[in-house]
Amino acid sequence: MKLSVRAGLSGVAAAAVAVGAAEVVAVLTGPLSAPLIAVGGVVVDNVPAPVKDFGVRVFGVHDKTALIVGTSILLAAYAYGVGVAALRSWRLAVGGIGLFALVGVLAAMTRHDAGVFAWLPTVAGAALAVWVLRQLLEQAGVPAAALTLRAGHRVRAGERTTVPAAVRAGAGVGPGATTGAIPQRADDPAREGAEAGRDPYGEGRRGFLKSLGLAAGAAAVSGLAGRWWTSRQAVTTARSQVVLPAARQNAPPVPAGAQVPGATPYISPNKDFYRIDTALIPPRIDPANWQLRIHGMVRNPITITWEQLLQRPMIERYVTLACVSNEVGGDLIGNALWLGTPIRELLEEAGPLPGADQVVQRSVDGWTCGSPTSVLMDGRDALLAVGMNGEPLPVSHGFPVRMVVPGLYGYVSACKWITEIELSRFSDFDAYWVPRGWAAQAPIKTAARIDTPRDGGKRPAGPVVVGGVAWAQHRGITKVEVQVDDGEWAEATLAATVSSDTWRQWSWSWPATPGEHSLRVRATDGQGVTQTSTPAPPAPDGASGWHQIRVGIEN
Ligand SMILES: Nc1nc2c(c(=O)[nH]1)N[C@H]1C(S)=C(S)[C@@H](COP(=O)(O)O)O[C@H]1N2
Ligand SMILES: [Mo]
Repeated sequence: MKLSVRAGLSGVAAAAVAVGAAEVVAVLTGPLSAPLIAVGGVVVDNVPAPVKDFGVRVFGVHDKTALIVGTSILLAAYAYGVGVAALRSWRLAVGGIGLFALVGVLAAMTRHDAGVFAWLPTVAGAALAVWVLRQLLEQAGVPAAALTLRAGHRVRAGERTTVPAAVRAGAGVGPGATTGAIPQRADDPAREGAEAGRDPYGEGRRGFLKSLGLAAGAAAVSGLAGRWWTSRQAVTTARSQVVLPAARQNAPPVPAGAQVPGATPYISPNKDFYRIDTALIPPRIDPANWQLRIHGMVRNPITITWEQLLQRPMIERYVTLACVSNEVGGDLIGNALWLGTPIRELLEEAGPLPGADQVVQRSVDGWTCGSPTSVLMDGRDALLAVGMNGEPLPVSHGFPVRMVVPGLYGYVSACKWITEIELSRFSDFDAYWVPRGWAAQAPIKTAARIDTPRDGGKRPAGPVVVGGVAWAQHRGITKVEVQVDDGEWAEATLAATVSSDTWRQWSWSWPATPGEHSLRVRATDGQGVTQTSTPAPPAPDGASGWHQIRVGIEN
């Protein structure tokens, strides 16, 4: 292994140890203070909208994992460079680590709600990285004399003269012999090995690889342990102790015929429910510390605690949430049973002032969204929700409290980890996604999706059940039609549904003939408006166009 490669790998290992150690320190200073997460968070909040859209399109709900992996790869490449740079100048390497630390500290300190010690994980990690890099480089065969902050000391050809004659004579045996680049310390184990007639670099290499492995192992163990520990601190326990109040009004039962065989489940289980948010790590809030402040353009500002919220009248409702980033035919949509208190009653107590046309909702992590005041007060079941499918909200879906508004896309209504409601004007305040190119107001567009048969699938000839879901939350679905190739539109059978606030399943028996076919679907809402055929991308206010699939029918 060439010296430069050893040095590069040392750099990567040192960075890994730094990140791992930072995770452990972040157990004390908060998960968002870990440098990888902090830097990733800054990226999320600052990438141009098209890049973000690309991320969601390509990685879907895995966009966060992709971001963390991407950030890690960049860091590894940088650290490799720092390791190699150490061969030229130790100062340069330490400076490189310092620069990394600076970026991490700035990111951590500027995150919303950053604690006074948010800088600590990065600084501790960086200090450790300097030490680890030094140890590894010495193991790799760099003379200790080269690893000082004295200016201008680099590993020069002259230092190679310390390589014993026996080693030089054994050219072709070890990696150093072919490159002629491995500087030797007087006490290098390779020297004794060489003198004993063994592979002169064998032990040095084994020692180095061992240290490298040790560093990588330590990094992985500390990183995973730190992450594991932070993720199960207090809140998990607090969540498991929550006893949800009984609903004053239960949701109407799901009618027997709501589910079409082969279609998506009518109720999306919590573990499968799509998740979209800007939080790299979901905020963890102890309900005991939670409170909601309703203020701004109101006659009577209110603050309520978790206890007070649970005392309020609760209702249970099925509502289908949808993400504006959902492509035609996409799956960023889910239906759940929500337990919560009507937000309208709270808003009425606060008393919005005339002109306050926007209800700005703010999450503990600083994310904001804004819904029209008129929509939240028009009598629909807009909820300040605490329960999802019979459980307290899962942490990633907003525990302890979130908003759920039938008929509005999530990014303009469904604030998770909510802690503040501010009555304002659309002309006075732009919520998180608005300056990033998304519409300030976005009712959900009528849409239909074919779930069975699968796109690109093959079927034997004969009747094929075509089925799927259609939605136009709060307006309801009154008709779904299917078209084969360019034939006549056929009316599908609508399944039963709980209310106009959820999606509705449909099915149609297709007398399929052999050959390649395309199937198209379109829905009509409760106001008699059929969804437009004109395709539109998700930005700025939701995708449109008819979902189409291809199916091969065999002879
Ligand atoms: N705090 C917070 N709430 C948020 C978001 C967010 O990024 N942060 N994203 C919104 C978006 S874009 C959607 S589509 C819904 C998704 O809710 P879910 O993850 O529970 O499905 O949450 C909304 N609430
Ligand atoms: Mo969304």
